[in-house]
Amino acid sequence: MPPKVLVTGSAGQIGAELVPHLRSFYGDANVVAAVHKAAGPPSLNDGPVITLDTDDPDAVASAVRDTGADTVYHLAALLSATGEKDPQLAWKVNMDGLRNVLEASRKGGVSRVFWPSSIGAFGPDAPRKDAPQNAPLNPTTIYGVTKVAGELLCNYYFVKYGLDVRCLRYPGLISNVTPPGGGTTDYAVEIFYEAIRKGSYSCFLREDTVLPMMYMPDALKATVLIMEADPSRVIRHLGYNLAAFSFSAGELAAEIRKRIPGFRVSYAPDSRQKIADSWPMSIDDSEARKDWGWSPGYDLQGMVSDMLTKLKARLALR
Ligand code: AKB
Repeated sequence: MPPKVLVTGSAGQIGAELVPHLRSFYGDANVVAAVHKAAGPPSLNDGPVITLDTDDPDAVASAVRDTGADTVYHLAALLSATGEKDPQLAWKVNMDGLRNVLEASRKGGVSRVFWPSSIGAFGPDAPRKDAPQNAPLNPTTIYGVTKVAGELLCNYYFVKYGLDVRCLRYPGLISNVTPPGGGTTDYAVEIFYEAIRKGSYSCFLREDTVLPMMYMPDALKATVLIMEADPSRVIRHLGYNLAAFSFSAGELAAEIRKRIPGFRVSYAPDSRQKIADSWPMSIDDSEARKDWGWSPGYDLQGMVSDMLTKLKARLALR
């Protein structure tokens, strides 16, 4: 029997691709996409869609009950740059939403919950290279604070109630389907759109800024892998470090320029630079590899080729 799945934040960068991905093997009817303000891509309508404000505990409880979900992917969240603009809202959306989902899940008989943590959980006290699983976190953004507190809350629900919550610390995610909104790593997606449309891009981070990144197909693969792993293989219910590759903004620009000759990039760092400088440049994900068999499929070159091919086709259709 396939699981009955509820995905919050389905119109967001991850949800817009995770929902069709899960439906491709669990069946359209078994994956309910919950959206809030944004409608999301038309493909969400291939299966059930509901409107849900995860800030509302009663609405979350009803959604879990009415959909009969036994598995919840709780993706609704604010990202790092948006969070710095309104820290109170970031706390409300990221923390109250998570608490409501965890409470509704334990009371509503949900057996498994997925929650995305991030490299934003790290702060300046973590090693900048190959930040290990158990590095000191101590983030200096409200986004990071919600990621650390959220990981602790997920682990608490596992320890206290036996709710099987699984978390990944995603790197910056690069996708050709839905643009991200409000993150520090968003430049690594915007740059592709501008390279194709205009042949030039003004980057909001410095040229030498190196951050951990991942192509969306790998993020989907990791998400399903950890969610389907036998419980004996999921040793930690705090966030697992997850990595694919790291590059600087300049290295990404150079890789795109190999395929779009003459592509010009200027650099005008803004407030997001400070956030990027507080995060590690690379991540050690050996525990995820050892515990549940994670390995990425894309490197920088493979990601850039695939992004340009898919995005050119998508933009030509418009
Ligand atoms: C952001 O930049 O805020 C996110 C993240 C790394 O969690 N993409």
